[in-house]
Amino acid sequence: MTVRVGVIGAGWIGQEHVRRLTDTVTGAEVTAVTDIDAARAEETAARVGGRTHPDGAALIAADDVDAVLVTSWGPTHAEHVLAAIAAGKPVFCEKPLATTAEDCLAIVEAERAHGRRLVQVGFMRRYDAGYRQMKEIVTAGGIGTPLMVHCAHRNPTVPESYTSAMAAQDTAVHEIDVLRWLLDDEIVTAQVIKPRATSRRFPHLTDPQIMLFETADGVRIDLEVFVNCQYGYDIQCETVGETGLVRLPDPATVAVRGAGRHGTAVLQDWKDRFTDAFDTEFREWIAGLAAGEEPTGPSAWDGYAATAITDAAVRSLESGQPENVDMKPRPAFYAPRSAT
Ligand code: NAD
Ligand code: ISE
Repeated sequence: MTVRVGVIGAGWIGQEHVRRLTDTVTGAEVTAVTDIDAARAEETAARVGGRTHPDGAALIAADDVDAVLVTSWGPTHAEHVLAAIAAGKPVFCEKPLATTAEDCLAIVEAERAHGRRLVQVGFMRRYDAGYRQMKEIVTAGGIGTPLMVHCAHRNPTVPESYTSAMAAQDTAVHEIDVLRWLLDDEIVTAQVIKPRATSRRFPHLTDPQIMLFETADGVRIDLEVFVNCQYGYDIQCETVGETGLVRLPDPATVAVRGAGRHGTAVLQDWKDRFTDAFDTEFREWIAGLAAGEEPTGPSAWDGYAATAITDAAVRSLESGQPENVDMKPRPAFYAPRSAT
């Protein structure tokens, strides 16, 4: 069976995923596209032989749309995801699930009322081979009980529209999700510390930031978020346990020796760093839908949890103090935690 996907939002990542669903993933076809920029929607739909729709509601209602992909701006996500649930159609939503914890909870409640999982959130790091190997080792007891995780999330630059709060909401949110999943543990406090600011970017931006998280089991996580580091896109993660540690590998690339140096290139953007993870994420999503299964990837609950945790980090950006995460108890509907 071919899964016919309708895409809401044909911007940067929307175009990437349309290409992925068309050229890389088998068993999927993009049949519908909408964007508030009508020309962009037309151009994207024409490239894959799909139709355009005036808005998300019309696209979700279309008979030739089996599943919905939401890649529009974050504040519009909740509206589209709720409409897809109301129509009983599976929906893959790029992060964030919604920009407020309240809207995330509305989605959780709508999905529970529907009685079957329909929502998957685009936290692609769970599909990265390095993080998957790390989870296997941690789960098998290969480093003993985990005690600490040291991470860095560096982007070369960000646009002027990027705000200090986005360091948590847009950037650290990836570590927040992947570490909840890796440790099978919940984050209960968040604190943001402000080192000396880089002079290489906008005065309005607090960059870098050091984020400290604590889990319910007492694991301490430190995360450097530095979104104007200049030199490249660099993701680091090292989990330390009672008997050893496991570290994320650098992306595979050839090493060059010459001119008195030995070295490898540093990737420049997230798209290249996580290409394989995005491909796997969509392969597994489409294969599950084609088999008539509920999605097993990051759930609406995971989307809510991530937003509740980033809210605490944003509060700490103001207060400088550790802030408790204000999270409701997880409903049985979302337990045990998703397999992927
Ligand atoms: P973008 O601005 O390039 O694209 C967004 C598109 O959505 C635009 O074309 C815009 O016109 C369209 N749009 C906005 N509101 C709409 C609506 N109501 N209906 C239809 N179209 C609408 O942004 P982007 O960089 O592609 O990011 C999109 C989403 O993907 C964001 O939520 C972002 O956080 C997420 N994202 C995820 C990753 C990741 O690593 N997983 C990376 C980048 C972006
Ligand atoms: C962007 O939206 C992403 O999701 C990238 O993965 C992240 O590295 C970047 O900081 C965000 O702005």
